[in-house]
Amino acid sequence: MSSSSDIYVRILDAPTNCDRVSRLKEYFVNAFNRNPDFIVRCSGRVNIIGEHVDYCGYPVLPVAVEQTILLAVASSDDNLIHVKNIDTKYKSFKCNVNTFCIEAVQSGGPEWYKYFLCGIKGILEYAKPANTKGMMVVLSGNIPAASGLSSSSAIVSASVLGTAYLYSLPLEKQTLATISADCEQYIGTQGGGMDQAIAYLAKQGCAQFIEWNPLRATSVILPKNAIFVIANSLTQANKAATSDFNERVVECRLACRLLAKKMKLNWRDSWRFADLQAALNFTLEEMEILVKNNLPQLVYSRQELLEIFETKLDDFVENLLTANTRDVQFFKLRQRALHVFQESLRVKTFIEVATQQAEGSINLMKQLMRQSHESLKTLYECSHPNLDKLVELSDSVGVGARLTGAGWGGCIVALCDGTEESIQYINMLKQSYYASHSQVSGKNLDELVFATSPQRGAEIYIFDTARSVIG
Ligand code: NG1
Repeated sequence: MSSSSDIYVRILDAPTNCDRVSRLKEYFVNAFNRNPDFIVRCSGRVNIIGEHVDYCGYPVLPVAVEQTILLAVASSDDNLIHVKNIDTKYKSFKCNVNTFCIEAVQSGGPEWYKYFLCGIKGILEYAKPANTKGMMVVLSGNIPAASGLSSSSAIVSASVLGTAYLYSLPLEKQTLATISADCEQYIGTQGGGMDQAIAYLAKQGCAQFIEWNPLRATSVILPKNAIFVIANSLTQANKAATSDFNERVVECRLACRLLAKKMKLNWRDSWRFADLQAALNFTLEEMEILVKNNLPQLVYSRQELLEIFETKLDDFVENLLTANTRDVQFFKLRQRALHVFQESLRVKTFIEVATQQAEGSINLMKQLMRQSHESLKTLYECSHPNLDKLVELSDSVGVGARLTGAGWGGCIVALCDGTEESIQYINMLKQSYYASHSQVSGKNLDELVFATSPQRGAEIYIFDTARSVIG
């Protein structure tokens, strides 16, 4: 029996009128000489506000976007996972479901199918099925890669959902989101759970306020006139290919431990800011003051931290860093911590203002988005000159914008007041940013800058009511 916290399984009309699904089905039939058993759909996301705070335990406000990952899946009796991508620039891959492993990332970032394997591994480790099954899979995606719209988590989440359905497991959204967030870490990045949570918990027409421990999502209806535009900076940033992302995670954890030590708490157990805040029973404003008073330095060297924590290098490297941050020598704890607490305060204010829907709400929301970008640029240092340029152009016409996702490239999200303003804004960016950009040639401008509206979370499509086809 399914409940509202379960994934929807919808019956797809045959023949379907969705071009992408028809093409995917056709590709599948050509590749495997049979029909898929079912299709999984999982959206990318744009985070409206609350950046680099999820892995510190603080809430975020994402929405699912129109761009999706589609998987066509059929079970296979050869114990092999056969995975293909409709886009031929991504190579096909085959491995044994019982013996595959996800090796450490090589330079240039992980191959695309490794995200898919993370999802299978996540389900196998969670459900520990007595009999494993092979599967045939074709992926079709239109979420731009390495652009802050969460293409990688959409693949992982789609893979978790597809594998869970193949194994006839319960499809409870919160559980699937948690499995997806945990298993994406096999790639090596230590993200929070925002992308995987919205992948499942998104609802059409509203943003989701996502909180952690336990994971929960509350719908937030944004003002009717608030139109969100996504603009791609045309700079790709693959967070699994560099140590930038994990460096920020590590800096936050070290800052948290150092504050815990100063407050005479057990610093080894205290590595997430939200847990520390709860232990101290402080407000976010009090946490900000705590940082200002107790993390005075702009830079802490590794040696200084060894002395403060009264520990040895081996312990520091093994237990306080990650595999790809072992060599980092300098840490900016004050700036990262200030960003996290101030950004979390902005999320709180943004939601209050958005839900009041009073006159002037959108202007205040725009200001909070600008402040968020400034903080990501100066305190968190995860922006890029192209993102800054897009934000400056937005500012110049009264639109509030910020980088979205991890940063270092990717997209901005911009808030416009009404359809008219959004149309003018998109045209302005086409002329002032894209027309002169060297990497724009051959690209469809409407896929680089577009208005978006909140979409539904992940779903399964079957072709008839006979679910037993794959049972
Ligand atoms: P993207 O934009 O997908 O790289 C990453 C993390 C999020 C969150 C944001 C920053 C993963 C899978 N995603 O998102 O959890 O921390 O950065 O807010 O690690």
